[in-house]
Amino acid sequence: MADKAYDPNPLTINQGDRVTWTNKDFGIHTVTEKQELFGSEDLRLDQTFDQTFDSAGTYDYHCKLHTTMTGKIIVN
Ligand SMILES: [Cu+2]
Repeated sequence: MADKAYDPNPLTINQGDRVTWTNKDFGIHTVTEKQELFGSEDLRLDQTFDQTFDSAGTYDYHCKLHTTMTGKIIVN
């Protein structure tokens, strides 16, 4: 996360892959799946969050603190 955005976005991965998000902003962000299938705590500068994707599908997520900050993971 940087400049109140997720990058790369969308991100396409394969089943079983693990994604690590790192907050590169001074502000706090979260990684919160739309249906709360997974979610991070508040992440400060340089803090990270890991999630392994064992099921194929599309996962929409957002930051709880910035409503314009959305992302998508596509798992093949
Ligand atoms: Cu945020």
